[in-house]
Amino acid sequence: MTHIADRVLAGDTRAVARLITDIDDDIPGVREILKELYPHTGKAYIIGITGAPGVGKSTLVDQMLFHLRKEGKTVGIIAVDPTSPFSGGAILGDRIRMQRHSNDKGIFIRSLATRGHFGGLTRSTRSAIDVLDAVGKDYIIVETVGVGQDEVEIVKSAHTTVIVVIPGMGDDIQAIKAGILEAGDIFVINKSEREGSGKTLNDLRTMIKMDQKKDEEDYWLPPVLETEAIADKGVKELLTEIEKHRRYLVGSSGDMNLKRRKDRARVELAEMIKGRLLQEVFVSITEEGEFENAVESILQGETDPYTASEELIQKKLGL
Ligand SMILES: Nc1nc2c(ncn2[C@@H]2O[C@H](COP(=O)(O)OP(=O)(O)OP(=O)(O)O)[C@@H](O)[C@H]2O)c(=O)[nH]1
Ligand SMILES: [Mg+2]
Repeated sequence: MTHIADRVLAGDTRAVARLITDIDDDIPGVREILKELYPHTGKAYIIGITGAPGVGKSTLVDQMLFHLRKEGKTVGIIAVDPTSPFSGGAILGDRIRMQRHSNDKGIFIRSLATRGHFGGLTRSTRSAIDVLDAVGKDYIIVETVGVGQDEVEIVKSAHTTVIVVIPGMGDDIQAIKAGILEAGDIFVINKSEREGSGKTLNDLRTMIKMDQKKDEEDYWLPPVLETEAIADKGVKELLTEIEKHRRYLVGSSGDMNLKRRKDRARVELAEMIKGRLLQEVFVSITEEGEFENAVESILQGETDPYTASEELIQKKLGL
């Protein structure tokens, strides 16, 4: 076992922080450490919190953290920000807000930004989850900004996915309709003290009911809750619903649990293959001189992109 893996497993916070930075930077050698950590994963409960910018995700997470710590649970938090390539203002804001927990050894908080290439963020988030899981955190909360397809990919790593909206967010509701409805296990209307919360609640409930696959014998009807995170209202109820969802996943027939684990393993493996193919095949082809030569040849009318792409791929993969 490498020295770094040892230190991480011993709960050395600095080693953990360093490793996650290396994951984010895609440092060679990280994969070897992750291989060593993987057998120690699978114990943490992973919660995904996603929603448009500013809906109050971090405030909600901060309150959840407070309640979970009161129960003696250890928590890892990963704040994923696909919009900023560098550690920007939003992340700094999160840090400041989370400061009340900063001396607490039972908590580990890290931000991840997009530094890598295609799919890099999904992959680095998944690896960071594995690290915190191996360290032994009881809960891992992943906060992602947005309600698009990227976030859906990221939340696939979670056991329970919470989608946060605010009253009257027509566009968000449209986005949810457009494809992420099935990704949500629990829906939260935060800033519920605002006007229109009740209507948003009804709209969401109606949408969820229409989407429900009731033919499945043992189905989960995603609850819709109202919260006011800044006033710590509804947060305990949210944790209760998360716990119910957890029991639903674990407590239903053993098969269901196995199916879920199998689904996750399948997605994880497919993602990893996709990531490595993109990184090692696509990036290396496009960085090679032959790629530019092919571009020239297309311009000169000597070849076409269909033939050229075929040739480059075949050559790269030795087909
Ligand atoms: N009125 C009201 N404001 C809230 C509530 N919850 C959070 N806020 C405020 O909303 C603003 C944004 O909150 P954040 O927790 O940073 O939201 P976020 O979703 O994490 O934002 P990003 O990470 O930038 O996407 C802050 O000023 C919070 O104080 C709430 O329940 N009611
Ligand atoms: Mg935030």
